[in-house]
Parts: sequence; structure tokens; C-alpha cells
Amino acid sequence: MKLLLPDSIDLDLRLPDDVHAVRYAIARPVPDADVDAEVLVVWGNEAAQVRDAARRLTRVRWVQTLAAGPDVVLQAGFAPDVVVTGGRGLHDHTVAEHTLALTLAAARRVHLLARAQVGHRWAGEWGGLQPVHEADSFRTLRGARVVIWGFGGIAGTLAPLLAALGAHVTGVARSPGRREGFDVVAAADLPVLLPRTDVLIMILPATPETSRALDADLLALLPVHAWLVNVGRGSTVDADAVLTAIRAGRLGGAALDVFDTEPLAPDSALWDEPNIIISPHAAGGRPIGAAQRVTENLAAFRAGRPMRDVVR
Ligand code: OXD
Repeated sequence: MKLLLPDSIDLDLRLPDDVHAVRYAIARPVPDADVDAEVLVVWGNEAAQVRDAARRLTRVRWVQTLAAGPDVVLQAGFAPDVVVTGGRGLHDHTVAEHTLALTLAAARRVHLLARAQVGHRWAGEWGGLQPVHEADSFRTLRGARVVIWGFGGIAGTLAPLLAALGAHVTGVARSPGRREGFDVVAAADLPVLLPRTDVLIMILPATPETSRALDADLLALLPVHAWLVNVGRGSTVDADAVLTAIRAGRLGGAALDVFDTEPLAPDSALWDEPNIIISPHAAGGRPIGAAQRVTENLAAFRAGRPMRDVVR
């Protein structure tokens, strides 16, 4: 069996003797000599490269992506009988940490402090004495009402970190209930939840159902001081509506790690908005436990046992 491994990560794999692992360059089409591979591991490949692989790897039977979101592989055009497994769980800690960083940066206005520092200006308006209790503002996580839309493993790691700093966290997901000690409600409850939300954190995958899930109508339900943090996928948020709302003073700001088109175009109006924090799809990037995931899924695939995170 031939297994293609990406050159974007060092995977220390202990493989059975009859599995022949070949490293391929993710920035180039898979060489002709390797298009007979049965297994393809994907990490950081451009969508066009994966589409090319889907066309040319006619014997592939299983594709393992190490990304948190499998959208690039799902949209590449692999034959319907090709099994696709995702990287769910590999990014929980890194994405939770980055999301916490963005949320704290927003609360503490670190983006404005950095701008002031460039001009050697002591931004006294953000320092000094501050109210212990401040209604209708988002300046601290203490007492902040945080909603996490998309409550999987990343949210399960993030929510306790937010709660440790005093935030009240509610999740939103397809199946409501109690998870990791937090209340999770259905999206149908958002009209009730959003008007009393200080920070809305989006961790939704890109699917046809989540496209523009956060639209102008839902945004309008958030209080004017509220912040949006998006670390899921750009397609899930109407970025134009976000910009319009911030400019009109109807939304406090947004910290965005993901965009419809990445890299974000240099002429995008999002760059210059003072209360938009842009992070270059930096939340994940380090799949923790990737080698183990590939090894386990390979063993399961060969034995015909259930594999982890089968997304198709
Ligand atoms: C992602 C990732 O899917 O970085 O966004 O893994």
C-alpha cells in the first residue's frame, strides 16, 4: 500500500512493512510516479493542489486531512467512495489559546494600545482608574457573557479558560444540552441570547448550512458594545455586514482569524478599521497528535474498523 505524506509536517510514523510511505511536496502536483497511492495525507495544501490530486490519484481510497476543518478536501472532487477523515481534536488547544488571546486583546484593547505605541502616545484613555462594575461595555472577561457558536472540542477546551477568568459561557450547537459543564442551546435560541451577549465567538465549520450563518439580521441583535470573534471559517460570517455595523457604531468590534478569501486582499477595507483585529488564519497550524491519528486510522482502515473523525 502506498501512503503519501505531506512535506509540511514531520510525522514520525511506525508503519507496517507492507506500507510504503512517500513524502510529497504540498506546493506542487503529486508526481506522476506516485499517483497510484491509495492513501493521501493532507496538511496545509492549497485547494488547487488537492483538486489536482483528486483528479489524478485514481486509486486513492482514503484521504486524511490534519486540518480542523475538512472543507478543502470535501470540496476537492474525490470520488464518492473515497473515505475522508478529519483532524477534529488535533487543534483543540492551539485554537482555544488563540481565541482566548483574541478575546482578551479585544477586551483590553491591545490593538489600540499597539497603534498608540507606534506613535509614541501614552494611551491614557485605556489605562488608569477603571470602574469595578461597568454595564454595557466589554472591557474585561470578569462577568462577561460569552456565547460560543459551534460547540465541539475547541469550545470544550476554551469554555473553561474563559470561565476561569469570570466569564459566563453559553454554547450554541445543533444538539443542545449540557456539555463540559456548560449550557448549550440550539441556534433557534440565538434571538433570545444575542441581545444579552458581550462576546460572540464563532467556531463553525464551512458547510452549505453554515454559509453566512451570522448575517446582518443576527448581528443587529447584538448590543452595540459587543465583540465578534471568528476562528471558524470566513464563509460563516457576512464580513461586509460586520464592517457596516462597526462603522455605524452598532457593534463594538471584531477579531477575525478567517476570511472568505485568504490571504485577505491588501485593499480590503477590514484592515483599516480600528476596531477590527486581523489575525492571518493563525489559530491552528500545529496539529497535536497528528502522527498518532494517522497511525491509528491507518490500522483501522486496513482492518475495516471504525476510523476517527470520518467526515465522509
Ligand atoms: C483549520 C486549521 O482547519 O488550521 O483551519 O487546521
